[in-house]
Amino acid sequence: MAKNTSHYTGKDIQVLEGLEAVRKRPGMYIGSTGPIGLHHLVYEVVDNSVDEALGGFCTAIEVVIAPDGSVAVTDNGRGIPVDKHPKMKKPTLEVVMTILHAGGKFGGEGYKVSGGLHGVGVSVVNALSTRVEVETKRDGSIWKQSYERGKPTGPVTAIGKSKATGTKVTFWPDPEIFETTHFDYDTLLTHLRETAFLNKNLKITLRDERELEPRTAEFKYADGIKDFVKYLNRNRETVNSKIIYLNGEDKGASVEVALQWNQSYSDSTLAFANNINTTEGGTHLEGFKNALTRTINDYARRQNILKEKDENLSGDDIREGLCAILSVKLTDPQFEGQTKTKLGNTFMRGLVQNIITQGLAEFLEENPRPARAIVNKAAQASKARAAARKAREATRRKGLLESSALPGKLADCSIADAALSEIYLVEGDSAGGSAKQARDRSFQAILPLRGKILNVERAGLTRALSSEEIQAMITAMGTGVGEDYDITKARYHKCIIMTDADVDGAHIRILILTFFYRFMREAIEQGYVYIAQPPLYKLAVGRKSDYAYSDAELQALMADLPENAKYNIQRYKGLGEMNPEQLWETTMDPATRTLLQVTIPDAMAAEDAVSELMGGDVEPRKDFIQTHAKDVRFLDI
Ligand code: 28F
Repeated sequence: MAKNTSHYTGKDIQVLEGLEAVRKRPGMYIGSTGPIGLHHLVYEVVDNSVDEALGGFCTAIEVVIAPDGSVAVTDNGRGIPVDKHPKMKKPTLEVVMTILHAGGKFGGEGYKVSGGLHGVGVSVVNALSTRVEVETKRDGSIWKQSYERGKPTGPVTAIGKSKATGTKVTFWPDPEIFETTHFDYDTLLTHLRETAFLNKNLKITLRDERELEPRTAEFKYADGIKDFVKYLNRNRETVNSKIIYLNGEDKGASVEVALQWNQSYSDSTLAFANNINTTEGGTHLEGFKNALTRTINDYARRQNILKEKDENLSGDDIREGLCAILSVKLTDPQFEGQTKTKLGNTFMRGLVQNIITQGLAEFLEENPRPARAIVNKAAQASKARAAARKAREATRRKGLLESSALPGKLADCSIADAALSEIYLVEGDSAGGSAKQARDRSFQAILPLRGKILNVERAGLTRALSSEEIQAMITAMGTGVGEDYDITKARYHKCIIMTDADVDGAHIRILILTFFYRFMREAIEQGYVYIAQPPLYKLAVGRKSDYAYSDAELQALMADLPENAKYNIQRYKGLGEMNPEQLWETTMDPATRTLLQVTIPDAMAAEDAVSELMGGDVEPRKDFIQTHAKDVRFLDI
């Protein structure tokens, strides 16, 4: 990537809209006012620092969550200029903080390659915070300005001297705007780790000072995306022990990719454009896939591993077990798609394809051993896929996966409108029994699942299809599976996973999620998959009882009790301990229940947890789930 040596001046800034618009329609600028939008505030500020790092001016970023609910981000970049902006007649610092789209990202000339998901700039964070304080060290002084709901409370003032340079932004998210203002340490941790992987040698630290015992983490990766792949494959058996790294640049854009195959059946390719996770893919990913498929087929033929009569290996065969990070950087990224995470710039397709084709062909020629292992793995996948197709056709002929032959264990609902129908996937026959009694049979169906469902991450489709539990799920859902998946045939628009609040329940939950992620991904993408939230405790006072869904909630309920009150606490170990009325009221009644909607990152985390679980020793398994069940985070709705 060419270094950006041009100097910004205040006149580069374009005034587009006032911050009032941001407060009126926050969703337009940060996507949502739920927990995801809240965390975007942090990413937006951090991205400013990352831009400084991309320009070569900043080497360290620190993020601190304070007990008062604020987040402070500090970098050691050049500091934001405080000179008077010629057009705005105000200090540049104030312009950057208070005027929408002031940052050069939309200005054309002064380019920035990074930018948060919505690339909206720090003024949006300012508009959506009750208070912001900025300190910038520059030209020998420390300058400061504060704001309330986007408006300066005073001028930019020198508050001291310093030879250092850098920027610190502290903000307090506005509870009038956000549904929750609680920052989740693990969410920030995961994002910042990813940011560090994508920005080689950039040191990022996170500190949570809200607890007596502060939590801290520090990331700095000398090998960037190669370290990312190493991390993702840490619990997997690999096919090529050395990670393949390819890169190149052209037309002011850069491309880099790191690749390593593992013995699983899944494709874990992540594609980034300007550090943004392009989950909807786009031209860069298409170019990568084309190059991979062609180059590996060419090599397989040249080496006579594929014979003349053989069909080409398919892209899916080649990507089975692949863990890859593709990261491109370009000056004027076009983001398209529903969630604006699909790269649209057409020139990227050819650019990525050329760079990867060249680099990969060379690698394969020079490294015959890993090259053969990779091609053999794809050839195996191809055979397995053909066998799976046959098995599927056979099951289909037998009618096993057709909705006409619903599983015997399914207690279906009576209405036919899929949009209003729900299916509960319930752990165990006894809980299934309670759920059947508790449900509203008009729109709620119950499918009890016995024991641990097969680990599909390991098993692949053929074996998965031979599992009775999995067949029952597929048939009940009505959509088919894998390549045959057809969401328009869904018999329910809510698939609700309901498991016990214990270790086994957590295990079953991540296995079911992995199943959805592998074979019915669109169901997750369309928001059809949910997790039920049964209560952990019942607090009974006299005839009245309250339910608590977390330890914190129980504490809160107890704190509200009158002095000397006689009470009884029941801890629910399983769904079976609740009677049907309680189960309905706490977990199944749409009027009172809480459902957590599953997102793709949740499902990815679940799959990751499964592989860690299965890859590691058997002994620490139970410990593992206890600590990691929480890591499978879900978005509150
Ligand atoms: C904690 C968040 O926001 N860091 C930043 C800089 C550095 C420059 C800058 C920022 C001027 C005209 C906008 C310095 N020297 N961390 C941050 N570090 N903004 S934000 O310039 C702002 C531009 O348009 C900077 C020379 N050029 C730029």
